[in-house]
Amino acid sequence: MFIDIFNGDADGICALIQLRLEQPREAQLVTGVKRDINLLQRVDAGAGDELTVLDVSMAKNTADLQRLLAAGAQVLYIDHHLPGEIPQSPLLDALIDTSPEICTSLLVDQRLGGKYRAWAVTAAFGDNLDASAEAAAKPLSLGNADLQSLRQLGIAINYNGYGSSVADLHFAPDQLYRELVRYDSPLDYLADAGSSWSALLAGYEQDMTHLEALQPDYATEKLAVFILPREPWSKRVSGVFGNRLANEYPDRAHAVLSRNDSGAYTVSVRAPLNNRAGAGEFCSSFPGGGGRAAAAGINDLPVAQYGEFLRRFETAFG
Ligand SMILES: [Mn+2]
Repeated sequence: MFIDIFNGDADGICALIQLRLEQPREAQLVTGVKRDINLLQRVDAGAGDELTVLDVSMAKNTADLQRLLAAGAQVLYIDHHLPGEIPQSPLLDALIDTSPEICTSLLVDQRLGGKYRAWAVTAAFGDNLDASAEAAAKPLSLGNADLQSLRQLGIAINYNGYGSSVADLHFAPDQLYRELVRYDSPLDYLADAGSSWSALLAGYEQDMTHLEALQPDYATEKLAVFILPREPWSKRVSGVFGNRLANEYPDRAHAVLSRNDSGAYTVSVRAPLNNRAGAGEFCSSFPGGGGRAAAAGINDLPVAQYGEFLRRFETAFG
């Protein structure tokens, strides 16, 4: 049995698209909302099974990875989050690179020699790695309009991954993947009037209109904290809003808080774009927190701890 396990954001989806365009196969899909990263716990497999794991931290899946390797499953693991200790096993093929300018789709692109480069470019834009995306796009000689379209698509797919549950999303990530993988290039998807693109873009743009009037709860020259109102759209925009703020104020660190289903805050943290460091470390100091140097999050911050959060955010980035 083949099982494809991937993060439900642009990077995870575009990584798998590239691999399956290269090597088509009917596989069971395991994915979820962007923050649903303990994906291997949902997998049961053994000898003869081939697993592909993309864009979810190995550190958060270690126990289950070891369980599956011990059961005899073969695993290809490609990712750019902190891996923790990588298990030594002849059954594990791991390509892990945590450099801040790299994403999983760019790692897959390296493996495939740039064959489906436009999908990797889309993903890099989705992960807010604009410079990496533009560098990777160079050999494609795209016009500026096409490049901006890929950026828009990457942002929209990334945006679609945010929510407390798949029900919050416009498109379930596995459903979106199944549609997108039919196109050799994302530009073909964008040009197809029968595709889901217009609906995805409309959902994104409508959610973004809510942000225009939003003021920070706390702001200095070095950092800003936004608390989103308790509305369904808030769960979807938190990550994309963080990226947008980072691009607009590159010297500032940002935190975007939204209420989740358990009543606590879900927190997205972005390090200053001009100094992509410290976000993962900061978030890891809270229970249920983690991520990368540039972009990280806390899944459940009790509302009563907001003052403490603010104090520590100021210490870390002020
Ligand atoms: Mn990623």
